[in-house]
Amino acid sequence: MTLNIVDPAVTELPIMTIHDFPEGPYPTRVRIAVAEKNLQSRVEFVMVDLYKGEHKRPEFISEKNYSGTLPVLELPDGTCIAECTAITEYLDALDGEPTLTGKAPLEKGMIHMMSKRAELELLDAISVYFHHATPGLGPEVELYQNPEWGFRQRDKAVRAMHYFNDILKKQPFVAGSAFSMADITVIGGLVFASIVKLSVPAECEALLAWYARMRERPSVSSQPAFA
Ligand code: GTS
Repeated sequence: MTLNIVDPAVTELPIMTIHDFPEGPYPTRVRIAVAEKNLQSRVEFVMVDLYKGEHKRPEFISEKNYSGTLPVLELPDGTCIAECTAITEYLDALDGEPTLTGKAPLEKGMIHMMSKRAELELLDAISVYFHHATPGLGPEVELYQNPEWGFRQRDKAVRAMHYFNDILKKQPFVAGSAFSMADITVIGGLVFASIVKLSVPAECEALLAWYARMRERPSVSSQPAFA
């Protein structure tokens, strides 16, 4: 089946599948994007149990996502899109009215840069800390751990909290004047921070105030990660 990517009639979209771990920080990013785009009725979520290592099974790696991570968006023809950024860009483009990834060249560039920065410096850093310096997903799944690397990444994430705090002192949203994918990525980072009990420093007042505002958005507050 071919998707008409500029079809604004959401109800005409075929049902897509998202391979999901509902409370996970990365899947939460895509869940927020789905809710922001009002696509809940077009998506079926299928749970993949990370703690059982279902995402590392050969059939998942070969058929869904070579990288062995969640989430994965599967289209009705079997095409799989992995990576939160790629999935968000796809979902945002479906109605021809992008609201999360930008329209104008500068806006698109800034959103992509800030979202990537939030991944590199915050979310992925906390993920490395989780997998390397804590029990992570357990011994069956965590086959190699390097605690020193994990602790370095934890410290990097705390530095990033200060960086985003400075950004949010100057502007209401991570990439500028409007909510975007970059905000969603920082939200994912703070969800992961909470899971690993890494507190946002109290002096990061702008970041904390922004996070309180983000949690008032229905697309965010409705997620299992905030239950
Ligand atoms: N770069 C990927 C993306 O943006 O989608 C990272 C995805 C990722 O790390 N997902 C986590 C995962 O699969 C899911 S969760 O931890 O947020 O629930 N982790 C399992 C693993 O073994 O790395």
